[in-house]
Amino acid sequence: MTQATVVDITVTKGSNDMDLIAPTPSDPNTISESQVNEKKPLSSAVTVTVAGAGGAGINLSRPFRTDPRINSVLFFDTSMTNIRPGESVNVITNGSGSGSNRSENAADIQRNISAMEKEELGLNDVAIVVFSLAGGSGSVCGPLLIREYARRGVRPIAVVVADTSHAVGANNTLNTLKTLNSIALNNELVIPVIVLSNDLASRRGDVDKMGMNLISVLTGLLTAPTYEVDRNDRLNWINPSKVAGSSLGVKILSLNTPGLTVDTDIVLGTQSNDMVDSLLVLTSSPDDDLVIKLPPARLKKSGFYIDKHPQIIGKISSDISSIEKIIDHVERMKNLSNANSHKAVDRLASNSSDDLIL
Ligand SMILES: Nc1nc2c(ncn2[C@@H]2O[C@H](COP(=O)(O)OP(=O)(O)OP(=O)(O)O)[C@@H](O)[C@H]2O)c(=O)[nH]1
Ligand SMILES: [Mg+2]
Repeated sequence: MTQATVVDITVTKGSNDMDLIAPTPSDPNTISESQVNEKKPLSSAVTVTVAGAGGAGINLSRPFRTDPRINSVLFFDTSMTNIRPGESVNVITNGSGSGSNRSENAADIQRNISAMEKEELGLNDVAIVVFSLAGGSGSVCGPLLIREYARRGVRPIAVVVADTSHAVGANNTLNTLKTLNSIALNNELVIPVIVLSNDLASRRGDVDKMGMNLISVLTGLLTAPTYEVDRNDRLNWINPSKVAGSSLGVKILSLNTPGLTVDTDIVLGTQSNDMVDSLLVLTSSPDDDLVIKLPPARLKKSGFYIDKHPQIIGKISSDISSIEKIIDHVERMKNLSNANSHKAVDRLASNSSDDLIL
């Protein structure tokens, strides 16, 4: 089962063995016994939906169906072929898929997603929307889900898989990134994105494993019970335009945690040393050594865990030069494809002196 590949940083919801009474240097409030007895959810956490759209999105989201930190895991597609027995999926359109053609079902997808009931979308504080940029279904459903979540007050995060190894995938990858960015600008949003790429991975499973690990670490950063970091700190981390005046649009989300080596061939754009828009740092105590040297940031918030948990540093960065590399690559692919397209066929067609015209 794929879940075994996910970094184990799970914290059981409502766990009653936490050291809630432990005094801390900056915790002025004593948590009352009744709160402990009621096992109230700790207010520092945000509630999370994981929405997998299209084949890749559903595959990467699948292990989180049993993750107790996540409130809702939902699948969206235009066909049933990515669904395993016992799973349910919101099939949009007639069930035939989009065949890597983004315009195939776009109008129906748009209409259907706007009309979805709140239960179909799982409205929580944050939606992690997972999809491939290169196909025809997730690449349309994913951005439209993000827009719909944002319209309904849910902060979106995208986890996407690029594939520019073939011309159709390359074109879709670029166009989906354009769609995402225009959705961000038209709806006054910051859209934090984790960009994975199939291009240099020898096995698709390596990309999946990395993606699942990052979603798991991100979930820890959003949900682990903490001192000094509360729900709005977490929400402002992924929406730094609100307090730090950061620009709108697509931003790169990157994560550092001990025990997870991020393969920079698979996860794009994580090496930037520029000033980042926002940093969220969770450690086991205020005096912990950090796993990385922190870059300068417009907004930074640090806190520490109530329960034992690995250190996590989350960055939101406006440096999207990795996406520029995708644009360059797609343009090169286009030129190559135009130069070679149907060369032989064109020559045959222009030679009209065949003796039998059918
Ligand atoms: N890493 C990874 N890549 C995948 C997976 N499934 C598909 N892909 C890649 O994603 C691209 C196609 O995207 P899919 O997610 O299958 O497409 P879709 O969104 O279902 O759209 P259509 O099938 O075209 O209707 C191709 O480049 C595949 O190689 C997966 O499980 N993991
Ligand atoms: Mg598909």
